[in-house]
Amino acid sequence: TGKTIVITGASSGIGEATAEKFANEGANVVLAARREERLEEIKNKISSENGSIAIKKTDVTSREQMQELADFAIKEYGQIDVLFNNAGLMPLSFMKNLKIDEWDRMVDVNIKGVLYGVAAVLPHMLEKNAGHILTTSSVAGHEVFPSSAVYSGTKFAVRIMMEGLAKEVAQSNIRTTSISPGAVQTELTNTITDEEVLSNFKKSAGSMTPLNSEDIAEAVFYAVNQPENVDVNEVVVRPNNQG
Ligand code: NJP
Repeated sequence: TGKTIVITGASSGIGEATAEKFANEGANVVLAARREERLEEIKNKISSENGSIAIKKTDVTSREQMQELADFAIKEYGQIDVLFNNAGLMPLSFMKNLKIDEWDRMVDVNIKGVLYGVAAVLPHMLEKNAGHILTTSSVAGHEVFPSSAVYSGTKFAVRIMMEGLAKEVAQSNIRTTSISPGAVQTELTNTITDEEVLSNFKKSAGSMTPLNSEDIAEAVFYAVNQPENVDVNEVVVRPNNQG
């Protein structure tokens, strides 16, 4: 692809793997996250024989920084074909433990970060009547379990917002996709501070083999590389032994 893709949460996990996949396929890739030194390392690591990689330090909870990210990508490559709103965090906790700061963070990053991404690219995509916005939801955006109330709430929210957007832009050539991964081996669980959740995790360790980030990158690539008239609105990818 000669497409230009902007990826948030590109400093690790799913975002990093997706950046690598698209760069290897010849896309122009803009990597965004807060940890600039990691973005630098990833840029140096990825071989980009056909494509080109740029990095932009971005906090998705800042409207201004998200707009600057979009402006930077357009200046660098002339246009944005794909935005992958992928940054997110998952500090699972039981509601009774009142981890209110963590609730705030999840709302800010997982919901508002996605909305700021949409706001930053939608006028550009409407103007050229083309483009694709993808967002990482979750299987937790389809079901809720004890300790995932707030996380699931954020992932349900973005999935429904993407569906609403899909309906609003149905008459245009803009496409939207929610990617809903099951368990993927990444740094995501590092954000969990609730001791009860952590000890439950330890007890259930080994009952399931998580996916690799590359498995999700393949799903993103599949959705993006359909013919223009095909809009893959939702992809759910679980490890086959996840209940
Ligand atoms: O996790 P991780 P994943 N501004 O921790 C970035 C969803 N998901 O790849 O800013 C900008 O390796 C952070 O960058 P940095 C999940 O909910 C996962 O698994 O440098 N970026 C890093 O690059 C999330 O939406 C699983 O710290 C911010 C990235 O986010 C997406 O997959 C299952 C940021 C997180 O990378 C990627 O997560 C599922 C901010 N304010 C859904 N805050 C799974 N792994 O099992 C964080 O269903 N980031």
